[in-house]
Amino acid sequence: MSKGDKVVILDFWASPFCARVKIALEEKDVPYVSNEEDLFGGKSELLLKSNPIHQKVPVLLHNDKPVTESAIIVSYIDEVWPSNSLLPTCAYARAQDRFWADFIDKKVFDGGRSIWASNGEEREVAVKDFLEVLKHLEEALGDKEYFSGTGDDFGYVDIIAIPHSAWFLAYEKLGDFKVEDHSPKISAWIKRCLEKESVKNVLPDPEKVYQFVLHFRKMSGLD
Ligand code: GS8
Repeated sequence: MSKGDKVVILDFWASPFCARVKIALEEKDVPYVSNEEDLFGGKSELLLKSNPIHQKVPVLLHNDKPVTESAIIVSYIDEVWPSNSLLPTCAYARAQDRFWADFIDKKVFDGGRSIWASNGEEREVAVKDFLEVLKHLEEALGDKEYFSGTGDDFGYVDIIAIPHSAWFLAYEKLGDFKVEDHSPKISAWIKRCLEKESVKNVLPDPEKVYQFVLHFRKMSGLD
């Protein structure tokens, strides 16, 4: 890829899906411009044109060509800028990484939403389900440092998973539990990832995310 590559992200500060893309680009030392979208006031024409089916962020515009869906974008980044590989070279290990990325995609954000967008008994059930998801992840991590590949290096699955941790404070406060009490290995992995420049530079402040969630609950008539 030439030095003159133009890389733009249609972005939203609190989105864990957008954070994946930014962390991947930071890991590859690829400079990018972030175009913050107003998801609630009115999406840009560029977003509607670039992602007409889902109309969601993130969109990666690589030399003006759109790529959508964060897990697909992270794979794309790994292929276009191959140094410092994020996915393992062994086909079997890649399939394992993709399994966990898919599991995280299907379970974590929506599981978290079930906690913060509910009340009472419904919320209690949501917390139980969420802890079950974390238990699976805790087992998958085992004694490895990281999720991806052999577990020695921060990679694809870590990039897919870590942005969700910025929302954990909101889940903990509203669900009245502590991730650390149930999943100490996940908790240690979050701290390990947060020591990385790429993650530190990108993840939003969990307190700010919590305030955003509270605001959203109010607007939705939940409080
Ligand atoms: C999810 C993107 C998404 O939910 C991905 O890229 O991985 N599967 C997609 N984006 C949200 C912001 S974060 O919750 C979004 O753009 N929402 C706007 C809308 O739904 O109108």
